[in-house]
Amino acid sequence: MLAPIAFYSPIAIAAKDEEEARKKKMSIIIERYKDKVSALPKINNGLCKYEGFWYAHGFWLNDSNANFSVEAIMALQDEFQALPTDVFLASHAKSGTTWLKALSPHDYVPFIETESFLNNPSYANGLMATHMSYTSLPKSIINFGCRIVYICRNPKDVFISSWHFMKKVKDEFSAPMDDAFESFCSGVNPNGPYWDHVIGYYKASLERPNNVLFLTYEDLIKDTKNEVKKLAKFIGCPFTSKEEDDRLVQEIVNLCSFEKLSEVNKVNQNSTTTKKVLSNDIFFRKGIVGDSANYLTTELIQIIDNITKEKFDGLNIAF
Ligand code: PAP
Repeated sequence: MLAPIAFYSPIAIAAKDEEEARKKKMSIIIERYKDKVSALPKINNGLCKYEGFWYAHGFWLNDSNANFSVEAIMALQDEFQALPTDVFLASHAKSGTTWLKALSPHDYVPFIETESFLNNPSYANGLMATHMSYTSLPKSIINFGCRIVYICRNPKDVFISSWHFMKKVKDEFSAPMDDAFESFCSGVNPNGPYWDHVIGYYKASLERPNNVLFLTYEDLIKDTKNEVKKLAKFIGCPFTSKEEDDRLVQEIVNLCSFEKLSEVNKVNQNSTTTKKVLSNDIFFRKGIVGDSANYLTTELIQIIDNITKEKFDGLNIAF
């Protein structure tokens, strides 16, 4: 039988080489931090606790994907050098990063965690994303006063979105919803505890308002245009009044709507670049506020609401 044509194409070969190189670098990094990681507290679902937050470690899920692992974070802390002009889009997973990335004035916004395994990381891009906790950010990001845009989403929807995501990524790995709920509420989930993640960036936004902008997914849904203007101003690309009059802001909002983006990304799945380990459409599910009510019982909603009330007590974080 003939091999598929794509196998012989230079693009496919280059992508294969790049993937091999990525796996090799990943193995070297994982080996480098072996002793440090082996000393960390761990639980049997593949997470370990580092600087107060839970992260995957080693070859989590499968041998080709250790992205967002604790080793990636350690490597970034040792090697990543921010530039003072860099801007970072930060979030706990499933809080609206994909949307925020689309609304930002760059074609490609890489996650620094994923880039750390590449031989030619796109760090010179100027705009990057991260799911890291505020406390674990590479020091140069803080020392240079880089601008950080944090997007926060209500924990019930974050939980439901993450649960569906895990199911799509690897069905046999995902825990039953009740077990996953218990873990999430006790803070044991990738990037968790969710509440500490949010509080870290929220407090930074109060202490350093010129450096850290705190947005919510719910506000972005409610008044996308206004939030986009805030975002543009903060990252140093404000709209002129002519651009606002010319409906440019509204056009950007329309182009980045859930309907438009999820449609575009349905047909944009077979990228040859190894930068995309997962197909694009996995980042689009419903894109609404309050879908958790369709999955969580009144009792579970009460439990998570009580935790949120207690943890965010005295903080002006509303959804
Ligand atoms: P990540 O952590 O993997 O980067 P992230 O993009 O932060 O994921 O969050 C995914 C959520 O944003 C999904 O929510 P859902 O599961 O509740 O539906 C996804 O649908 C939603 N999302 C993605 N793009 C948009 C958009 N343009 N508008 C609104 N919501 C969006």
